[in-house]
Amino acid sequence: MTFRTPRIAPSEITPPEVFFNRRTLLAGALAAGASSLLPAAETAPSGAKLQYTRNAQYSVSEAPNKYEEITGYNNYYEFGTDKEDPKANSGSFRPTPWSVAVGGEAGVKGTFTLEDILKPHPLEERIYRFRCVEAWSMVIPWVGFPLSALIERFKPTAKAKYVEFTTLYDPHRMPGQRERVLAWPYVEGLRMDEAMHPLALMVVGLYGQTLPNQDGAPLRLIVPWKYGFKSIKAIVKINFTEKQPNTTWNLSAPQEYGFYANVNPQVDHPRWSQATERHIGAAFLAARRPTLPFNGYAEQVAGLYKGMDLRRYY
Ligand SMILES: Nc1nc2c(c(=O)[nH]1)N[C@H]1C(S)=C(S)[C@@H](COP(=O)(O)O)O[C@H]1N2
Ligand SMILES: [Mo]
Repeated sequence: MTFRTPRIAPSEITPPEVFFNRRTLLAGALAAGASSLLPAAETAPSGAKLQYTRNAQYSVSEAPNKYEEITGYNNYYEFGTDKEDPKANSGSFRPTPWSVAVGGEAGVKGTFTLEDILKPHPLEERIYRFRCVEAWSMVIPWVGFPLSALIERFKPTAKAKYVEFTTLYDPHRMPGQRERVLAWPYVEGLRMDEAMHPLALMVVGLYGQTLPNQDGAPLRLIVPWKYGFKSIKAIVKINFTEKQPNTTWNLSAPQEYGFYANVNPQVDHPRWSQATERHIGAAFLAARRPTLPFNGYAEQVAGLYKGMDLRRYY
């Protein structure tokens, strides 16, 4: 895969306004009044317009999925296990106020408001390929900032070899957590060099607006060369560790989901092939496409795994 300017003009992308009515008007008013004062991210109501620049270098040239596809076909077990559940069940979730606790092997620790977390970081739009472990894929125009820039602010110590992320645990607000389908709260992790890779993105929006609840508002991770389950939503905790942290899907079914979870068409899931994927929204014949090593990002990330047996470290 090559990284270059998207071949579709921004004007060809379905405008998200089509899918927002009253909220868009409010958000539009907010953006018109305040956007010049907001050089970087600020918290804003769900669906509020964000200020960002396009990052062509880190964007693929494929056409993004439609807004309804990205926000209507989700995995987010905190709001139910069916693909339609997160949209149906997350409407009343309020991702404000929000704070993130930072701890472990770091020089700067504490609890930070979302505003504190976001303030220094200019936002970028990046169009990334997205590949779920269940062998479906999309292309998504995320808005966020490099995870590396956030991590640097916390000054990880020499002992910090991994970074662990935790999702909110609040069964009152997240009805799926009343069922014991997973060991709550959802946890994920990256090796420090993976976390510092420029493609790893802290995401606050998509299609130019703050994240809808079902996509992980107000703050989620995107690691485009890994299966989707690594991209943890609604993050409330960041912890630097010396040892490899537990991860939810690895705890749930260790033979099926590893810590690394790099997209790899040569290593099948025990219950299905990973050689191809179904592209959501594509016409029937075009929907099946080959899965690419590291989801198409091999040129950028393969070096992180030099000398590792990727069948063993799946
Ligand atoms: N907290 C949390 N994060 C999560 C999940 C989840 O169930 N809970 N599902 C993961 C999986 S399996 C996928 S494929 C992606 C889906 O992200 P999307 O709904 O924005 O496409 O979120 C990931 N992050
Ligand atoms: Mo997934």
